[in-house]
Amino acid sequence: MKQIKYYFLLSFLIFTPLQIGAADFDTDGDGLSDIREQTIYFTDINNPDTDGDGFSDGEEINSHYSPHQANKTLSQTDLDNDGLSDWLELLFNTSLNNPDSDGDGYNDYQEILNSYDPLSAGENKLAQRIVIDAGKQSLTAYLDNKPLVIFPISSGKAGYATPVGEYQINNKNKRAWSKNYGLWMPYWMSFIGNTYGIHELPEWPGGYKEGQDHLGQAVSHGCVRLGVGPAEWLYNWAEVGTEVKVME
Ligand SMILES: [Ca+2]
Ligand SMILES: [Ca+2]
Ligand SMILES: [Ca+2]
Ligand SMILES: [Ca+2]
Repeated sequence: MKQIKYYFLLSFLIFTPLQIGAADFDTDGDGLSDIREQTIYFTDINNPDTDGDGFSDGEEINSHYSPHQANKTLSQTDLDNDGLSDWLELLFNTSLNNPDSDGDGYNDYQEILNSYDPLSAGENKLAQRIVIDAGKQSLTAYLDNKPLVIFPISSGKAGYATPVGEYQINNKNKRAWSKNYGLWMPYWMSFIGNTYGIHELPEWPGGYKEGQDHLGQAVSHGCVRLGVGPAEWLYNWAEVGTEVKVME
């Protein structure tokens, strides 16, 4: 019995240093170890420039470009065609070339879009958070503290600044009517009582809709306006209770 234990201890001591050595080895000298090329990036361990565009795989990864397609950023490529960009796959540690990283029948894109953990089968949900940056006039939706999307906004103008603080979405209404201003606010999500909310560019009863050119400028009366498309996306994504942080 003692001999068997000794044998296992010995094999542990022998194999562990070997595995560490292999992990550090970079056969083609492109700055990415063989292990990382094989298990994370799915690039050629014997060719420093997998897509032949003149930039090495290591350079491309470090500058957020795809090592698989010339002139495309990681946000513009989707190696496994699951709908989730290579950039988001790397951010969420899902597989670049397996559409269903945890093998639960739902692909990585569906899981991320619906805030499920793409790395564990089951109903495990990841935390959603919305950060509104009045200085940058932007709204970022975070999942598991990772920036998923960023949209231009129009928040409160001088004298009507959207109050800085930490709130949460407390109510959703697909098409809310503002009595105070006599206009429709599509995809309304309130985060301070029912007074301040996030919504699509407003529409007047006559059919006039505020122009997209107001996005990026603080011109609202305190609400946070989003463009056509992003407002509907955020409305469908965020659940009541989602944290909302407003920064100056
Ligand atoms: Ca390499
Ligand atoms: Ca390349
Ligand atoms: Ca993908
Ligand atoms: Ca899955």
